[in-house]
Amino acid sequence: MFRACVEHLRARRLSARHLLFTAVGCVLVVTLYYSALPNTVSGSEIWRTIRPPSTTPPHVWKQRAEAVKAAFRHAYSGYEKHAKPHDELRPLSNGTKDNFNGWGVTLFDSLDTMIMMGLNDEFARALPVVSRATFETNAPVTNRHEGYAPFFETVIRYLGGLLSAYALSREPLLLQRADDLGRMLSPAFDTPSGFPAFGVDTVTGETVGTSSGVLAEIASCQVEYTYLALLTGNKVYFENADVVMQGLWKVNLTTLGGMLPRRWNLATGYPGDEFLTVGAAADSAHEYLLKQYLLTGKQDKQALQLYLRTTNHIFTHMLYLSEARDLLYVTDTNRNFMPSHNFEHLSCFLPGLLALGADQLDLSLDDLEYETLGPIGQRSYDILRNYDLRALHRWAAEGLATTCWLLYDEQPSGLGPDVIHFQPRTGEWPARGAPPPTAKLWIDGMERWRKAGARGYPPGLGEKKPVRLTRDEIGSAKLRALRVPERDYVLSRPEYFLRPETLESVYLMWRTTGDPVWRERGWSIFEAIERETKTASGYASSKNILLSPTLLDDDMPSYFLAETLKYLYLLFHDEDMVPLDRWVFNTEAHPLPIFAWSAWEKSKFGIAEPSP
Ligand code: DMJ
Repeated sequence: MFRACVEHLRARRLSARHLLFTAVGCVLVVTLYYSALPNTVSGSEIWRTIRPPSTTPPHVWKQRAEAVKAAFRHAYSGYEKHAKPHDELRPLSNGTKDNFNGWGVTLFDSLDTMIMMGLNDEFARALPVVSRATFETNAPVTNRHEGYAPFFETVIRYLGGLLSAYALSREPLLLQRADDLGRMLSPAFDTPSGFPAFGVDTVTGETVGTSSGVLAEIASCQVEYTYLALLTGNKVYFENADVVMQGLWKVNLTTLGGMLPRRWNLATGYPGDEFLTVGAAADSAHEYLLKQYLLTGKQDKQALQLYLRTTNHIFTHMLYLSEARDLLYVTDTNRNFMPSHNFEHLSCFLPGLLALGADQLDLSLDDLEYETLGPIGQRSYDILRNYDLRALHRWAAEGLATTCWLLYDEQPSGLGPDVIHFQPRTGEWPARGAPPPTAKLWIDGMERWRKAGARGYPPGLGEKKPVRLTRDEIGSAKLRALRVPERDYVLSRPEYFLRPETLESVYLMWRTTGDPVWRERGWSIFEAIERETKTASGYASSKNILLSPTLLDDDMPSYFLAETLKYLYLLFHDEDMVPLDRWVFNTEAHPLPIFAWSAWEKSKFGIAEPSP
C-alpha cells in the first residue's frame, strides 16, 4: 500500500519529502494563526482580524484613484453644464435645485476635493463664483428655507468648504469669503442659551426657528468657528464655538449616563428629551467632541471628557449583536435606555470616529473623572475598567464597520440601505416598550467572552458571510418587508441617498489599521455606485437598493462630491494626503489643519490653561 502510494506520488512528481514539508508548513501556519489571537483583554496588545495580504498590485490602486477622479469630473461637469450657479443638479432631468440658499452649494462643497484631485481648471473656474456670492438670503429657493440660511447646513457645507479650500490652497479670496459668511451667520447665536438658532436671515440678522433645536444642528459648528478665529484673530468667532462647548459642558447629564440627548431647549439650554442616538439629528455633535479636541492640539479637556463619557455610554447601552450572525450595530434608545433596534446609514460614521480616537488618543479611563459620572456612568466605568480601552474602541470600530459594509455587499444592487431594523429570528415583538427577548447587548457578550478567557474573536468580530437573496425572494411582492431569517434585519428605508458615512469609516479603517481589505471593500462599493447610479450628467440617489438595475431618483446631493467621492479618492490614493495627526475632517469631509493656540491667542481669547 505504502509502495503503491509512493509510486503514485512519484508518477505525479511529488516526493514524500514534499508532503512532509507541506504538512509541517500547515501546522506552523495554523499554530501562528491561533497564537496571534488574544487571550487577554488587560494587556496593551491590540488584536485585529488576521487576513491574507492584498493581491491587488500597486498600479491598480493608481487606476482606481483615477477612476474616482473621473467620476468626480463627470458629476461636476454635469453640474457645471446644467446647474451652476444653482445649488444642486437633478441628474436625470438636468434640472436644478436651490435647496441650500441658492448660492451654489455643490460648487462650494466641491472646492477642496478639486484641489486634492489636482483639478486646477475646475477650481479656477469656481473662484469667480465664490467672489461674486453675496451670501444674502434673498435668492428664491426650492425648499422651505425661504428668506433665511439654515445655520447647520450652511456652516458645514459652505463655511467648512471655504475654510478647507483656503487651508489647502492659501488663496486669500477664500479666507475673505469665509470671514464674510462667518460674520453674516453669527447673529444665529443670539438666543437666550447661546446655542445657535435653526436659521438666520443674513441680511437683517434676525433668527428663525422654534425654541426647540436638535443636537446636531446646535453643536456642529465648533471646528469651523474655532479655525476661523485662529485665521482672523476675531474673538467673536472663538466665542461662537466656545458658547456651544460651555453650554454642553454645564448640563448635568448623569441620568442619561453622560450622553447628550437629541432635543434641546434653546431658551433654557437644557435637554428637551431623553432620546439617545448617534443617528439623524444628533450624529455630528458627538463627532465634534473628539474633533474639537484633536483640532486644538488636545488642549480642550472638556471636549475629551464629553467624548469619553459619550463613548462609555454607547459601549454599555447602545451596541447590540444581531441574533443569527452576531452583527454588531449601534441603535438608539428612549426612556430607560429602551432600544429601538433601528440602525441608520447615518450612524455608520461611528466606526470611523472610534477608529480615529483609538489611533490618535492614549485612550484611558484614567482620563475620565469618575466622581462626576453619577451612578449610571459609574456602572459603565466599572465594567469597562476590565478592558484595554483602546482595544475596545478598535474592536467596536471593526465590528461596526464590517456590518456597515456588509449592508452594501449583500444587497442585489451592491448599495446600502438608509435605515434597517434588526429583529429576532422568530416570533413577534413583545408588548410595547419591553425589550425583544433575544436582544443581545454587546457588552454582555464581551463580559462572557472575557470571563471565559478572552479566546478567539471578540463578539461581533471576525469574518461575516453575506446572505444574498434568492431569485424568488428578490421577485417577491413583499420585497421591502421581506423577512429572511439569516439576514437578521428588514429594510425600513430601502433608499441609498449617495451618502458617505460607510465609505468615511472604510477610509478611516484603512488609514488606522493598514488592512487592505478596507480598500477592497471600498472598491466594491464604488463599482456599485458606478454601475447602478451613474446617469448621462451625474449620479443619482437610488429609491430601492434591492433592485438591480436600481430605481433612480432625480437627486445628486452636494455631499456626494464633498464626501463620498473624496473619501473614495483618498482611500485609493497612495500618498496619505491628509495625515490624521495633522488634519481633522469636519462633518462634511472638509479637512482643517490641527494647531495649538499661541500664548497671545490664549490671553486674547481667555483660554484657560488645561489643568495637569
Ligand atoms: C452630510 O451632509 C454630513 O455628513 C452630515 O453631518 C450628516 N450627513 C450628511 C450626508 O449623509
